[in-house]
Amino acid sequence: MTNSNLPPGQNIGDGADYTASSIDVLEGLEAVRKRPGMYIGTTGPKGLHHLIWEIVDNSVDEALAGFCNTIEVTINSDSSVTVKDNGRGIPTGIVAKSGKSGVETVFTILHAGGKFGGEGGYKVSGGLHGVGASVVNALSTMLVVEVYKEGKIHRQVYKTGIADGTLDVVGSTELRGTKVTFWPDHTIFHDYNEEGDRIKIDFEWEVVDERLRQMTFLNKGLKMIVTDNRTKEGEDPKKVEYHYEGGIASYVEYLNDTRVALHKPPIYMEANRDGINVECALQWTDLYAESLYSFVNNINTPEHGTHVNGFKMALTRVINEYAKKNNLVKESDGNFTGEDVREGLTVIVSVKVPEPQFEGQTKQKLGNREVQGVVQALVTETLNDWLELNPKQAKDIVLKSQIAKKGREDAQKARLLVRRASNLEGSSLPGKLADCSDRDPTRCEVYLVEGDSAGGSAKQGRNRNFQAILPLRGKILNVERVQPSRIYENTEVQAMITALGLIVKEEEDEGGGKKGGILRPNAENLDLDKLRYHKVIIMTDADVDGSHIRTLLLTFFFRYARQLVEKGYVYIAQPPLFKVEKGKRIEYCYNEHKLEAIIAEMGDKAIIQRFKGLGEMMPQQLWDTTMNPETRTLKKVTVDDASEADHIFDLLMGESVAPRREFIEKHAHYASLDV
Ligand code: TSJ
Repeated sequence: MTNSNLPPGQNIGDGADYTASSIDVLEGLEAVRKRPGMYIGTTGPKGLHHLIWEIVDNSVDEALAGFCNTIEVTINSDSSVTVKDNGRGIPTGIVAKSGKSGVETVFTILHAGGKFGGEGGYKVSGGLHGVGASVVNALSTMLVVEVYKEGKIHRQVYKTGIADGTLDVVGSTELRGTKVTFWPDHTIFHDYNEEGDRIKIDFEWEVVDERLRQMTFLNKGLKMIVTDNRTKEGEDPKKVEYHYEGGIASYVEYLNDTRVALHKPPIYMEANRDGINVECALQWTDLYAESLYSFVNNINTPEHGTHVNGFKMALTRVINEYAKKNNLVKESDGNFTGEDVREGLTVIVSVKVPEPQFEGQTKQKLGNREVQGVVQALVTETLNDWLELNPKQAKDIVLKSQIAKKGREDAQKARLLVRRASNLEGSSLPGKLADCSDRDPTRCEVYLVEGDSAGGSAKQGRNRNFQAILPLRGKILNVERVQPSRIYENTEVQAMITALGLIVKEEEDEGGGKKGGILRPNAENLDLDKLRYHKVIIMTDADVDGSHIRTLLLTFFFRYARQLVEKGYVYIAQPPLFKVEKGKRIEYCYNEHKLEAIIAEMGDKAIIQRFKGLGEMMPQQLWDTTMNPETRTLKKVTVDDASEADHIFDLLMGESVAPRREFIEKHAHYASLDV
């Protein structure tokens, strides 16, 4: 279908129609500028980055339709963004329905994306992100579109969503494709600092780089060239090229590059049925966490849904049947549960569905029933064949499941004994916990403090109404490298579990029985009603040891209590590094930068005290600077991209030092705080 040819009899010169539609357009885009949040969720950093995803989605649609294989995304030196593809070019002819060119239709009519162009392909833009290019246009001070098509360059400029002139032919070209540059409107996009002042925001290279690399993994064969031309003095522009012929199999290899794989390469499968495209890639490793990430139309579905249900059901059944058929287990042993089979497994399930239905509180759970069967059939068939063809690896996988099952059963027995001995769940709080008197978890906070001496200061400095202190001694267990059942043997981990009230919901297992409550890595099975505090504050020294302990604690929370992180209950305390005194004036400095500023302000180096550790601070000082809710700063721990955080924790907690060092150098911001 082409859009330049009007259906016979269509009268586009109809003045009344045209006027009506342009008023609609203005009202539509005006509404976007008035209530941007309704269209892009937030006007903070997330919303700003959303503008890029929205435009790139259009090029990815073109790639999925089979007409484009390269997308270039450039952050320009003035923080505008250019997206360019080598597709067919947005249609330039008049679209009957709007009376405007295809280009102007896309950029001025809400939800116009994919309205022309006919059948075929999966419109990501019609799926989840789905607000369309017109919203980006409305929220940009300026947008320039160039279409390279049939030997000509077509160009049009918009200002705050309104066409600044017509779509003109401005030159000739051999190229084919679409190029869009937009300047986000900074009167709309902003953030707030800790004092509540409005601050300017800009694109973050790491965010753009990570998401576009993920996009490339999710669309095999696609080439993505990502550039950042916002250079500081003496810095080179950043430029990366991604291109994975293996698609999500390459994604699994990337996630597992820090783990020891039980087989190579990852198992990869794909099916197209009834307009649904299904891809799965999976690989078992010697680690314990299950890393399962699912996508619908290139968008992450953290709450999973029918696609993942189909995968899990097929996997559990196939492994159990294979183990029995080949006499690797006894009939009397009972079945492996899904978790047994998935221990150490890294999986990507990616489906492309023409009309996805989303359920759940956050609308992130795929609901389409028809998807489940397609995934289940594909996984059953492919995995059966793979196991038959790879008996040695199959045996290793069954063995791994057996160890997981044994560990789970042992842990359940141990837990049961502990429970009987203590009569009531959670009745025996650890002796070293200095609890608070308030019993309402929403008002209570617990400080996890490194060392007994800092613990002592914190106990004296706290407000005992709502602040509890749990001192931790020595090194925390590296849970990344330990079988889940063994984490309960570690005193410090045990203390945290009971003090915080990390209690697992009773669940029905696959066979309809009750599953004993043990924590499992990456499981979402915590009973949040049993939590004893809604703020868990990690307070460690500002030195290498302190940062190591903090990473170990974060690893524990990320792996075994991720719901706390997702809820925003985990924080990092910010103790000061220096105290500067001159006369009566006392200032605490939380970084070197602030110290320099204060020294400059005070005129000379008054007395400067450097705090080497929390233990050196007086209880009152600790309260004033780090614990008093009125004056302290806390950093909230957040996880934006779980798969990337997964990879990061592996690297940080893994055995190989070289990639870790390389990684920390490359992503210093992650290594420090913003996981
Ligand atoms: F949406 C957008 F304007 F923001 C945008 C669209 C931005 C960028 C960078 C690229 C695109 C885009 C659109 N790339 N490729 C296309 N393709 C079409 O719009 C197109 C072309 C031809 C036909 C046809 O049926 O002949 C159909 C479509 C949808």
